Amino acid sequence: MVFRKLPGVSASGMGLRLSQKFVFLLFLSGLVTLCFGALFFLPDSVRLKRIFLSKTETPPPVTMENDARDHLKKPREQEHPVPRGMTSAKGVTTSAKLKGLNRKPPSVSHEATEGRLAGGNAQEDMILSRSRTESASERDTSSDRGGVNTDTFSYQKFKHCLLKPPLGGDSGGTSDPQNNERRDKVKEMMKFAWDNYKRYAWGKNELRPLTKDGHIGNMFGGLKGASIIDSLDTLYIMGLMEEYNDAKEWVQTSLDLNSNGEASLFEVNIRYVGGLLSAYYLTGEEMFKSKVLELGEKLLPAFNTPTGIPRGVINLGSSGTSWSWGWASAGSSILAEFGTLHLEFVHLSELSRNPIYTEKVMNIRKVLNKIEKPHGLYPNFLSPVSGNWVQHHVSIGGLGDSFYEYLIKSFLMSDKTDDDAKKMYYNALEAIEANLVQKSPSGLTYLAEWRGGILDHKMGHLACFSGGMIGIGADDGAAEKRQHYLDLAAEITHTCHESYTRSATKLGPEAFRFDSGAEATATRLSDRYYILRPEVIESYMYMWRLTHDPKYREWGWEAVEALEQNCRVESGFSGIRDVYTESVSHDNMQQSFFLSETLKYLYLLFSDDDLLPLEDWVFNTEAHPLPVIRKGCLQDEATQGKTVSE
Ligand code: DMJ
Repeated sequence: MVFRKLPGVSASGMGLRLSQKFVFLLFLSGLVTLCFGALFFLPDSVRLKRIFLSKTETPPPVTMENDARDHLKKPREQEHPVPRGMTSAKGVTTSAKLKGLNRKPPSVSHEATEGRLAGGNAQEDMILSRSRTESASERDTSSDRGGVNTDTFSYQKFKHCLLKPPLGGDSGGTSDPQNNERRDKVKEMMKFAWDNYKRYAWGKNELRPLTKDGHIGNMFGGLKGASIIDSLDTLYIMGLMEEYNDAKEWVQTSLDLNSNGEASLFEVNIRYVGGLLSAYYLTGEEMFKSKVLELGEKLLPAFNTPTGIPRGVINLGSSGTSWSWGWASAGSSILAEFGTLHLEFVHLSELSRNPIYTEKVMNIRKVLNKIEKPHGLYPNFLSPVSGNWVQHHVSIGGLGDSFYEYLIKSFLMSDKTDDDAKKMYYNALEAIEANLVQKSPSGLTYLAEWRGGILDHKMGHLACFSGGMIGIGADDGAAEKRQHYLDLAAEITHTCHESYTRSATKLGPEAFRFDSGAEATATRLSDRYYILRPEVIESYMYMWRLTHDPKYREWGWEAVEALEQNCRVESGFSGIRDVYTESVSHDNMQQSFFLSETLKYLYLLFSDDDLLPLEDWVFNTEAHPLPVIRKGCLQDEATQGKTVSE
């Protein structure tokens, strides 16, 4: 076939000249590029964008340096520009930095402040039967994932790593009817505390039971619902499912992590991160995982210090600025605060498959290992700038306490593979025994405080957790010392029980002394209060599990009766101002740790050992159970931090 050339039409076809065609093609290709490029600027919800781009997004790389937030948070910072005068989250301009440092820190006070499963299905049934809602890990909840990479952690695989079902054969019930009645009583106390919180303080941090309203405080940087987060696992293990579901729904719909306030890194970590982690591990609800990963990212800027030792107060907003507590001498960080991150941060790395969290806490350990320790002891104040001790005050109670707890629990949670933690723990314990363990004239064993070589014969209520800690560590030290440690644990627990029995209310004071004729009693008016703390009961629970000596259950029951008589009021439970006065004066505060720790430890004390078995679970310092990470089962090598010896 022959085509005839038509007049006026170029040889290149369509009536266009070659140069015209070139310009047209150039315009067309520009238009296509523009349209495709515009897809990147569409909101995530636009379907077209999801079709074209969903599989191609890759998270930015994360470095080993103390700048994690920059990598992790770029998109959010672009949406919410940093206030004038500040640079990006990576740093703060000099003037803003000075301003931040000079700023009066928030007036928050420290709490001186298997055999394998009988088949994977049994375990799954246990979890699902308790969930009784639309939940569970198997469901695709990708819409809840909030941009966090949640694709690689397998909840199914995790469940098969447990040696026993978390809730036991009969959800922890025992064969002893009287004991079961006591257990039911504790459950009733939890329901009463919860119902009143829900009625009068829903969404606030704590219930004020006398004024029947809620308390927010300034410890959590504007985060709300501390009592809800702290109660999730307690409600779940007690089988209070209606209440658990209300709590879960609140977390899903109302827990706002976009707060811009100044928070205690320690408190947010032990209560919110710990609470959400354990809720996830117990229930498999992906929503808890998304939330905790989102929150975990917000804590990383606290580590942006010359040594990597975090400061105590962090702005949860986009600035990520951090401060030391105003009351901590010379801008120091507190041992019990920066030393109580390890368990939660290792689990954040497990769930996110991002090693940065583990690296941060491993670095803390490295700094602590390098620095010289007076008599092998760890003072409570450390400069995050120089990495030197700031004061020589040593205490197993407030300011020091949970640092020691997290050493032995890091070892236990690592399936006994974290030898550095083990070594540090036993070395510290030896130094404690050599320098702080004392006997009173009547033979009570107690832990004194150390002030630059001078002993202060005072033991805080907070230090009473150490009976349980020394007990759970007894098996893993030198074999010949096992009985010695068990005896020491029992003696300390006995002393703490004495601090309760020697008061009119049968509840223990905030601190008790062993001088000027005093033995296990408070001598100062300011030490006479009890704020529903758990530490003594915590030690009863561990000692019961370790020895099955019935006295620990009896002592726990004494505490239940004392709480009922002195702390239960019309609308909840309240702390009291003086344990030595029978006509009690209430402090109008139902602390969130009462729901998370005190009542949970009491419930576990009256439950069978197969409820949250210690082979599988380690409790964080707020009593939130975290699973043991079994090598070759749960742990992904990529998420492991470097060990100290490396
Ligand atoms: C809890 O928040 C934790 O146990 C913390 O480690 C110390 N104090 C309270 C309870 O007393």
